[in-house]
Amino acid sequence: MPQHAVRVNVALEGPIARLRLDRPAKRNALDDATVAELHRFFADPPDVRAIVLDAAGDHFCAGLDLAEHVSRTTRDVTAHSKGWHEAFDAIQFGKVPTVAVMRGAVVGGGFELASATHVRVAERSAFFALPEGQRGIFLGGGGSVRITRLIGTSRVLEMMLTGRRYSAEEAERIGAVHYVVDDGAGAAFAMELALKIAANAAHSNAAIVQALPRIADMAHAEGLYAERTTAALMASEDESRVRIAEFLNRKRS
Ligand code: 1HE
Repeated sequence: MPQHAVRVNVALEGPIARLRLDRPAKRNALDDATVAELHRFFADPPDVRAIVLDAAGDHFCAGLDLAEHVSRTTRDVTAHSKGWHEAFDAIQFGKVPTVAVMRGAVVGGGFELASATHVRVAERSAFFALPEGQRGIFLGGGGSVRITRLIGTSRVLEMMLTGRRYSAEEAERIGAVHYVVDDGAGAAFAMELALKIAANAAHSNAAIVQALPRIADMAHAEGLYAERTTAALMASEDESRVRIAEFLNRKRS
């Protein structure tokens, strides 16, 4: 196993874990070591209620590490892509909601990584692109599945064919991000959101991130069945009754 500097820094702040991609000299390009660190963290996160993911430097992520990729064989690429799929599934379907803060380049695999998070905050400098066609490769980090669901297959196709870049404001308009904030304001804003998320019942948050996207992929009847089953499971938690009683009694004390 080659030795390498830590690629992802972790800091715990109360109920929030702050993760930072920390390879700014390479614009936080995703090499195997970075993806492995992300996978390890999200597969077994610390006992926190929300995660904020940002990146050091002026760019969120320049996507796949092309220097590492250039020598991969066809067989290596299948295994490599599967590794990304597993790592990013661990983010999307993990127990803990994740808020991404983006600035500068959010391109290729960087956009795929962002699309696996649950709430996306873009600073005004952020731009979004899928230059795979220009590099002679294809999406490999789940973008065909996740980014198409976010902004539509037609837009992804057009971005990939023409090399189009979407600005932060445009990305909000098409549904790729939830918020646009001023440059430098992303981390504080994401912490505010993370604290709101952390104040929810953890069992509801887990269902929101794990059940909702799966139900949305189901056919009508199966989706409604899964929804009422999930609703019943949530209601069976004692904490639900406590939280509802707190609301109903809020004016009495
Ligand atoms: C990299 C990478 C990278 C930068 N892999 N090393 N992604 C791309 O096609 C995007 C390629 N990167 C860029 O377009 C630009 O670097 C940026 C717009 C992100 C930033 O530009 P800039 O002028 O600030 O930086 P730079 O001078 O281009 O790069 C700084 C260093 O980072 C330089 O290394 P140095 O040793 O010469 O200093 C670059 O080589 C290095 N660098 N990006 C490796 N991506 C699972 S499938 C996913 C498919 C994809 O993600 S395709 C998209 C790949």
